[in-house]
Amino acid sequence: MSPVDDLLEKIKRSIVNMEDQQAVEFTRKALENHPAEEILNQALIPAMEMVGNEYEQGRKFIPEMLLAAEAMTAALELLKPALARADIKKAGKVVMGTVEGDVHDIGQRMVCIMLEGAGFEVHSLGADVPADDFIQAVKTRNPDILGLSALLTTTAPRMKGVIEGLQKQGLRDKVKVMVGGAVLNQRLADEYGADGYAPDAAAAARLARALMETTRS
Ligand code: B1M
Repeated sequence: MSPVDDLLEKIKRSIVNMEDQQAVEFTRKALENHPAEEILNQALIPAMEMVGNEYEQGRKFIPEMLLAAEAMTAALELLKPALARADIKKAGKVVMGTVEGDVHDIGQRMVCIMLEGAGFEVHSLGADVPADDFIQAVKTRNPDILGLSALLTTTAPRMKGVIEGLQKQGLRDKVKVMVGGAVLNQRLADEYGADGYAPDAAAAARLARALMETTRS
């Protein structure tokens, strides 16, 4: 293995092993000789995919996934200035938020991190976001994808309100809507009129990529 591959491998391993200081140290070393885009695509993104797979297979649990996500975010922070300078073509733009009345934002933050890791430009509106704020953000930020999260049985139906609001404003064809959160499922996503549903953060990144393909085709 070349010294470069070795460094990328070490970054991957530190993220999967939730070692944020090591992830940062190896990323800083890698940046001395490597483009940020290569580090992102060959270390950070594969690492979070591995973490997502381990979570889906029951080999990692939520606290571990959060710690791994923190390690990945710490490494990503180092890459951000170089990525911005390199003017890398983004995978797409996403506006994300948890619907009104719902303060749960941990899962949504993880989804944002996975999307950033997958190369998306992500704007999070936070939690407890009124439908009008989502609609306003679609108007002003012009995202490719609007992501809606909900954790409560009582708040999930608000997603339908957001989607209807987009329709009323003539914006529905301009943006793909993806939904998720512990109380969601494909049946509810269809009922609310969403374009896609993802059960977890890793699946959300895959879904966002797939939605971008349908946008382009
Ligand atoms: Co609340 N809470 N909570 N809570 N809370 C749940 C959700 C609950 C299941 C607990 C329970 O009763 N067993 C229950 C909901 C029941 C229901 O409606 N079916 C519940 C309740 C009832 C409440 C309150 C009403 C309690 C009360 O006050 N009586 C209250 C509501 C407040 C409000 O929102 N108005 C409340 C409050 C809170 C806290 C503030 C204390 C805290 C939230 C802190 C925060 O988020 N900043 C909290 C927490 C932490 C939980 C639990 C314990 C954990 C949620 C979490 O963060 N999970 C939760 C019980 C549980 O899930 N075991 C519970 C970890 C996170 C990584 O998973 O969010 O599912 P999750 O995200 C996943 C996927 O769902 C998916 O990807 C993520 C990562 O893989 N995903 C998406 C999420 N969003 C996505 C979007 C996508 C795609 C995928 O595309 C856009």
